[in-house]
Amino acid sequence: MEVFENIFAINHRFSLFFLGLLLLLASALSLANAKTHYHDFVIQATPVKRLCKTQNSITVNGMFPGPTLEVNNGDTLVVNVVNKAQYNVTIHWHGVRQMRTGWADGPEFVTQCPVRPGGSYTYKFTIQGQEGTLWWHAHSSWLRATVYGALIIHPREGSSYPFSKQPKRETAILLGEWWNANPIDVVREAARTGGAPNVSDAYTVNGQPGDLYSCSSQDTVIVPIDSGETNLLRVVNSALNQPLFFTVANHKFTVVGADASYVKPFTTSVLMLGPGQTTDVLISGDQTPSRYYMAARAYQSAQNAPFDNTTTTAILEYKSSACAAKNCSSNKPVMPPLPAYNDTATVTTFTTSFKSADKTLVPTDIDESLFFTVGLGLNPCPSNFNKSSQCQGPNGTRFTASMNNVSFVLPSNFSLLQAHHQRIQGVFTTDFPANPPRKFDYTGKCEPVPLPACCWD
Ligand SMILES: [Cu+2]
Repeated sequence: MEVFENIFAINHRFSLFFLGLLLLLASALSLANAKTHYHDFVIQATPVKRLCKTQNSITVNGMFPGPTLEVNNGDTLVVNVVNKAQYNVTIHWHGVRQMRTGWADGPEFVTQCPVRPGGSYTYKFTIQGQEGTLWWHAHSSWLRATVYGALIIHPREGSSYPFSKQPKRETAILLGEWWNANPIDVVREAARTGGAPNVSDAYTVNGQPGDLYSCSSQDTVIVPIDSGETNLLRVVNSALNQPLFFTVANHKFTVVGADASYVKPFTTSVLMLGPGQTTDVLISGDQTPSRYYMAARAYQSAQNAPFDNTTTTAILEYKSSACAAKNCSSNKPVMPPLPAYNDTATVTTFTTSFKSADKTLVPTDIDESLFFTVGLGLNPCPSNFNKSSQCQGPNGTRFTASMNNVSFVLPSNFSLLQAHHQRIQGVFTTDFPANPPRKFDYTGKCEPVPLPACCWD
């Protein structure tokens, strides 16, 4: 009996020792696999011709859209931003969980002061536990209209996608918004007049408006597919303000991820993405080899609010020999139907289809309860303002965004993070309300009421 016990004790100690050694080895291996990627982003004015006109657009490295960054989960990014433009700039890594690297997050005057013209700043952060598609964009004024690009996070080295079909090709689809103007002027004008900013003149796919706009069809984006292939489309809504529908003629999508998280797969023929959101979908080359339009246009449920009602397109083109023999490229692509602009039923069906890929534990003990309402309201015109030029919102008001009825004003000397860290007084207050001052119908069912009486007074 005693002999047995001793053997067991020795085994137990040994197995613990080996387990420890194994864990140490595993973590050392994963660290050894993790890479550091170095990039230079030169912010500069570049002539970009769209819709028959050339704009002197702010770009990264002269590219529009900007460079695609590709990493594996666990890798570190080091991006040196050099500002050769005439505007302040910062870069935000949209959706990246900045674990203990808050100063690399990007929003100007929130986590850092902006990079002044002629200055530079190096962002360094590690991507941990996120896989799929994210993107990066400027976070100063409206520079993000042209300063943006994809950030693709592949599985850890040696791992594959958790889908039954591994994709043959991958294509990033960046949906954007284009103005026949300097976007900085558009937002400055809105801030000056108190009215709504001018709506965009086009939506774009990977920077190109597509066949339905003037002077654009020669540069329409072609997305290749082969018969029998399964391809991964990484769709990003990089528009500034507009939720967008996205669909492809005659094809269905299998949604497999969103915002760099895997989801429980489901099929749909139309996606809706809010600005900033990403959706990863599988698409199969299971239709007659030909050319099919991919199209995006606005989802807009607010009544009497102006919006850009144009449609951007790219072409899904079969590369198979059957297509080449039939000379597909001279065929007019098939155009898909798109949901009505205000088709909230389709949006609800889509958004309620999202389920977690795995069982996820969330904290259930609540220490503090906060209730935030976010809104765009109307302020009365201040008495020292010029009524005709500075109060061009509805009925002589000014459009004003707020949370719990409090508007945010950017600091100008320190970032909020620096003020917090160095305990600098007077940059922010700590009295932000944990609840809205007044209860109202939070579901947005207030459209029939005339605007000034709606929701807030
Ligand atoms: Cu963003």
